[in-house]
Amino acid sequence: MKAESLRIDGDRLVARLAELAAIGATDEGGCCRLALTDEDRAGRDLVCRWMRELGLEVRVDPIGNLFGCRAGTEDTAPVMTGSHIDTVRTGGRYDGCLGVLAGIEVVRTLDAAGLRTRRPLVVGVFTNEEGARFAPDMLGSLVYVGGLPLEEAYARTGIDGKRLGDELLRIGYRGDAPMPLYRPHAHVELHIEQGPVLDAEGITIGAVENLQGISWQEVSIAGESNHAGTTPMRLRHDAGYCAAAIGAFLRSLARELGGSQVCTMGAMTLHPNLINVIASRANVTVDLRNTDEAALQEAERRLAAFLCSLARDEGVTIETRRLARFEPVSFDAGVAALITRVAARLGHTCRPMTSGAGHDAQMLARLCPTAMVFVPSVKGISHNPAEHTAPEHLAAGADVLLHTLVELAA
Ligand code: HGY
Ligand code: MN
Ligand code: MN
Repeated sequence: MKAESLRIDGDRLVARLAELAAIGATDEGGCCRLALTDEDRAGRDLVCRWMRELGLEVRVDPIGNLFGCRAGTEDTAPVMTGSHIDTVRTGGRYDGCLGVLAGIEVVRTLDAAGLRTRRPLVVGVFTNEEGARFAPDMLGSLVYVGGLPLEEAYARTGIDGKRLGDELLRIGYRGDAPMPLYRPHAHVELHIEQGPVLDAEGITIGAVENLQGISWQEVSIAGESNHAGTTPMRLRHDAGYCAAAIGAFLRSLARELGGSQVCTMGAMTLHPNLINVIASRANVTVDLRNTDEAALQEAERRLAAFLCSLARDEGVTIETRRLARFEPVSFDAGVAALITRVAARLGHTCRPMTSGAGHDAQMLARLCPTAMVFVPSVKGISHNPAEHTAPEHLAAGADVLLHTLVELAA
């Protein structure tokens, strides 16, 4: 069979996504497979089984990244694809999983056609992409490319107080493969857009050319608990008020900076968190992103200045802890152009895209020519059980991935 006519089996891809989504399924119809939990282990076990059933050589590295390798006719630098299968606590079934299962589907389609690419093909599953339990996000791929020492990664403590290295050992995925196991010739990740652009414009494929910078911090506020009824407002050192003020400041900061600036206070805890007690302590997280590095630094500067004045005015102490900081990334123009050509050849509408979300591909871009394929997210919803991508778009993305990988591996 000629490679040109190859198409993946969309029904099987949808069925596999459903099977994986059943692991960590939530009552709201979403997925909760936080990194290195029992659910993550079960998901990894299932994906490894699917890889072994296809005769892929499965290897696991010391940070738990796992790889399925399909030999090429030559033993040379492989073409890599893949993504992650860990989710946020209120995740959907496509974020990350589509990239992994489409990679497996590409292998199965080539096997069925009896086609062997010159370069080996590798499907990667990277540890802790979400960063929702252990910061930073994209941790496994960051370690893979040498951006974070292994021992430092092992020492990271999760939001539940568990140590990353212990959890990796506990689930049995602390492997011994050398790192980086592969220095790919090229890397392409298929992912849902997780934003509103493709869906709103009725376009099927996004050829992702760049990805915005990310700044994560935890802000700890220490004030003084006191009686909610007897304490005059002028005598308060209210950590709860400060947490709320930070949230409001972030909204005005995004508005003032404009452009692609986004600011999010995603997590907030108060202590003692009681109706009639002025909060003595508060912890909030801050997620700042911008496609422009200078603007992102300006956002960080303005937040730091605001926190100083807030501490002074409210008589509290405020400490910050950096959780993640990645500069904007430009992907490989040649690979992005190939994705655009393949989409056109397959008859799909396509447009260049910037990624608002972080992805493992941004780390692989430090190692080899890398780009991404996006498919639409209905109403741009993601990190939400309502996350949805139409089956025909899932298949279109996987077909574009298939032909892009085949061309890169020729
Ligand atoms: O935070 C992100 O952008 C990704 O989902 N880890
Ligand atoms: Mn993702
Ligand atoms: Mn995500």
